Amino acid sequence: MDYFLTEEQMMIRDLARQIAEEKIVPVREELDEKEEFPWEIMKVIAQSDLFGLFIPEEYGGLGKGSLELCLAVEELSRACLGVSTTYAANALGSFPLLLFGTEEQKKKYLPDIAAGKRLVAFGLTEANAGSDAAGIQTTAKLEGNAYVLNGTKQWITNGGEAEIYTIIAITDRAKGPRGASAFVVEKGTPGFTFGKKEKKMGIRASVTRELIFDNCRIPKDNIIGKEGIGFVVAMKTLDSSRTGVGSQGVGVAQGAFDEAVKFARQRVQFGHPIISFQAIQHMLADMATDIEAARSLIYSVARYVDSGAKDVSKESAMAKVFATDVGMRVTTNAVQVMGGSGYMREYPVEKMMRDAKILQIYEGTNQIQRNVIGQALIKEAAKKK
Ligand code: COS
Repeated sequence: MDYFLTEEQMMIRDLARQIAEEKIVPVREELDEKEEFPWEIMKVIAQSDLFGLFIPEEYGGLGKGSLELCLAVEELSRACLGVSTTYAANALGSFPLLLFGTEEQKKKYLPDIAAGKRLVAFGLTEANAGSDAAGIQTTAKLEGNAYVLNGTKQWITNGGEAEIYTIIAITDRAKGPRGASAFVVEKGTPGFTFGKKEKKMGIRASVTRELIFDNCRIPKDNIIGKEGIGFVVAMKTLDSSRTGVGSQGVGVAQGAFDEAVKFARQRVQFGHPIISFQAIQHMLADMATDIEAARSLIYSVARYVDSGAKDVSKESAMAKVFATDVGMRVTTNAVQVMGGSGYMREYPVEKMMRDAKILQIYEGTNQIQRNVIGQALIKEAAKKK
């Protein structure tokens, strides 16, 4: 379908596609098997300027928006969700600075992020605060000119490999969600260490670690925005990143669909290629329709975000939930079309299906997305009264 992309948007998509095909596809199986962080590919992405896509030009980026980021993420995801997660989590970690950072913080951090010199990670989740994001326990106490951080963040993508961390911590517990604040913390700060590398079902090229803060003193100026807006920083960050997660769903679905079609044309049963059977055609038809519907929604919501709309919670949640459910459904059906072969590690759809599962879980489970949509519907209905 023609999505009326500009020349420039098509160039960005094609560049990401080229990196995916030439640099990611040949190594994705090995990265998955060895659970190896894709540093070489990150260097290629850095050289291609794709880390700077969504960063304003005055801070060394290309000054593009959500749609361009989605195009790049989709193409990388077609090849490997582990790699695209590393890339997309970098954007997630950057959003607090982009949306709420002071001029000094932006000048200090964004040029390095845009150049891909330093990776970023976002630290919200804790052992007892996943869906219940307001339940975080990590504290940041002001002592003279420093905030002292104590607590542990869990399952942090890019943890240990990133140099810059945007962290949500409690500055005033009595105030509930309004008592949270956001901070930027650099790797190497005394009192800031990492836990073990997690062993995951999928996206094994991406790295997931705990962040441990033990009397970690950071300069007072490292607060992002001001005290008390940490929960809003986190929610706005997630609002901004959820189209990107959705585009991971579109990408992995497209990758799996392509494999299923290729296989169905070659695989002969009952004297015919299986693609000639209506049972297979109907499955492929549903998969293709799902992918186009998800892509249409992602691009529309990304354009809506780029229009400067103030509140995009509902739409970005819709995009995330729909496109990631499509990612799971299509990868599962690609395995089904390919039967026993699809289940074998020899074919990439086995990995794609394992990888896709995380999309329904991270950056807010798909049940939480439905809550967000539901809450927005209630507010809209109340306004109409
Ligand atoms: N933008 C701006 N402000 C928001 C917001 C948004 N998208 N969502 C909530 N807020 C504000 C609310 O307006 C409220 O502020 P006031 O107290 O000033 O009214 C405050 O934040 C608390 O909101 P709410 O009461 O709705 O919070 P809940 O604890 O009920 O949680 C959800 C809301 C479920 C939406 C939230 O916890 C969430 O998104 N959870 C999933 C987190 C997640 O994605 N985790 C994955 C790990 S991060 S990679």
